[in-house]
Amino acid sequence: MDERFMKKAIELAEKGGRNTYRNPRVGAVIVKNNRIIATGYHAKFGEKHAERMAIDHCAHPEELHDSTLYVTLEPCTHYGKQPPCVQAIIDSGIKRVVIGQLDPNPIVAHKGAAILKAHQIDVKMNCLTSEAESLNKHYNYFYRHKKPYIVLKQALSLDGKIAAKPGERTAITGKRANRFVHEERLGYQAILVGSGTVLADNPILLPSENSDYPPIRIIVDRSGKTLHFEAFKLFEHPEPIWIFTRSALQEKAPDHVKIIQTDDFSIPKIVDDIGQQGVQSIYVEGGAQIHHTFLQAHCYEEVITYLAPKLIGGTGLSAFSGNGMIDRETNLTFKSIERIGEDLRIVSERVK
Ligand code: AOF
Ligand code: ZN
Repeated sequence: MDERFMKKAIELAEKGGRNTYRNPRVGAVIVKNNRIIATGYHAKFGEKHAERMAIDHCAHPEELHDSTLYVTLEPCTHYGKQPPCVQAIIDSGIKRVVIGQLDPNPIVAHKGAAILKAHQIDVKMNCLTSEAESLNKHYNYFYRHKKPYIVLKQALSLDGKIAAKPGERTAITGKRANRFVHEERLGYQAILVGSGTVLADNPILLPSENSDYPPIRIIVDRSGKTLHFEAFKLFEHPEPIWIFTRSALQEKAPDHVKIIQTDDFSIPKIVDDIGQQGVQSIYVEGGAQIHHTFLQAHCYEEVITYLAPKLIGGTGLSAFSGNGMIDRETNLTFKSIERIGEDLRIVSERVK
């Protein structure tokens, strides 16, 4: 019975879609005598939490007394953009709380459940945990590992090339796959490329759809080759851009461009700096050298490969090209494969 109501809470949480941004998707269902008396979900970043929405939506608040709350994430205990949900639960008279997963966010972790118990509320933990966790894959990873979830995305010819030669823009995948990638970008908080990709492809690096929370476009550019703000299309769009560079600025950067001056270009350090800004996920779009250095540094969880039925041969640039070897112990396992238009989309995960 608990699982049935938790499933409903998970379905509600999904309605949050991408609008919860860096906050979790959360759903809540309140049940009295086996009947759902109220529901709620987190609909938008900064707005009411799921539990409070359900409590406030209850048509007959007196029914809350002695009811059971099913919530996909441990209720919060802090004053953030919203007041603490545990207080609303205690005040409402709810007597039992069933939780999908504990909150990995250290400001809440374990405290929510403990406070409820201290108020004589019966707490049941870990109901449909893996389903509840899959609502918030990047959020959970970010707080558990204290670093962003990283995906390396590449578009390859059948012989593993990303361009006809280094520095040359080459169309690899078809229209459908290109559209799919644009949409996929919306699922990440940052899109990262090396300066070579900006110079060769002059990309915009935005999702096709407008979003209240567009991914931050990040360029890793040691020598400052991209610091010509009239020259590249991505600067024409007002969504935020960060550039990690050693170079002193030659031109004044537009307001939406943040220059992060550094002498340390080790990938773990850059990833750490990005994570410190609260970015939970990064979609790394290449090119070959950046991907190679991320692989070498073991800074990735997934590789998403778009494979086109094209052959480039001879002078073609290989997908991972750089100095030094990639650790041979690094193994991937295929997670999924699907056809998108003329191309294949293959998701591989790192074997831990
Ligand atoms: C949500 N929605 O339904 C629940 C959350 O800044 P605040 O006040 O919105 O707090 C965000 C934190 O609250 C979030 O990281 C998580 O720990 C907790 N629970 N957050 O956005 C919800 N239940
Ligand atoms: Zn809350």
